[in-house]
Amino acid sequence: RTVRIIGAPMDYGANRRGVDMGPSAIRYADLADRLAEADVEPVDDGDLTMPRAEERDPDADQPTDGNAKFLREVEDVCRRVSDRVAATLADGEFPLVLGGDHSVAIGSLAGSAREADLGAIWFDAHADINTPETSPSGNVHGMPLAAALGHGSFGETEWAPAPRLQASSIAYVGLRSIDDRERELLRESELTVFTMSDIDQRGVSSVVEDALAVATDGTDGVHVSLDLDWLDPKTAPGVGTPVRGGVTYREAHAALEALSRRDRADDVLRSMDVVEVNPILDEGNETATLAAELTASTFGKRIF
Ligand code: DIR
Ligand code: MN
Ligand code: MN
Ligand code: MN
Repeated sequence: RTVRIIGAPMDYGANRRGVDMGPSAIRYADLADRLAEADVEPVDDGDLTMPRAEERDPDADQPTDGNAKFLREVEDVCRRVSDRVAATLADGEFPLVLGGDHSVAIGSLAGSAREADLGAIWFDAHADINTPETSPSGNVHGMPLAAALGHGSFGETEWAPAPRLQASSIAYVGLRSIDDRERELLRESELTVFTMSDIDQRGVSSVVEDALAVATDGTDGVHVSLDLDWLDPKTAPGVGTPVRGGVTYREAHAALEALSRRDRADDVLRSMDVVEVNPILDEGNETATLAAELTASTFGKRIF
């Protein structure tokens, strides 16, 4: 299986600079060699080009599009990510998008759901389902699922909604920070929420099996979105919005190995993004190293 690495060094969606260096840091952590050890063939597309935030807007902290900062820049990048992902799938290859902040997932979901009914598993501390109307921060990295589902003013755009993705095919794993408006919306919605508390009570492998059941039911394939702030900040310090109480190193590997086991049996995985690694905030590239290791686990790297 060929895995095509698509670098998306985007930091328009988060308010801590530095996440644009994520793709370099993950490559530097030997992503390609680790993938080769997982028995896939990595092909690196390099990075999409994008202007740095300072060049676009000298007042980078100020909202530029109502309450969604840099939304036009995010749109420009996500259209290109979406096209790359769709083209990669059309070539029979597996698209692996390296962020960048989590707003790149708007592009990967749209591209992956172009020609297939898509399910998604969202490994994150956060629910990422704010709209420009509900967001307390204005940061688009807190909005990718709302965008993909066409919630709020995203529904008036044609670039943001993922064409063949239903809320009922999306499962979160490991949530522990949900904004009040997100909580209301999630209670009424058909998304499946597994919090850290579910992991505490049932163990991560069993939770991931349930998430897989949700994401594979009636779909053609599963998108895996891995936000490194899903892990505990002691294990993954290099992220812009750490929340304590996340999964451990072992739990994280066990979760992604559970995906790989299922994929080996049923070929369910379709696309993936690995996001929010911020080398400026990291300690000795350990979060990027973890990102590379966890990606290799997803593609079936085993100890024995
Ligand atoms: C918060 C934080 N819910 C927001 N979201 C983050 O700004 O919308 N997502 N950090 O990764
Ligand atoms: Mn997060
Ligand atoms: Mn179908
Ligand atoms: Mn996220």
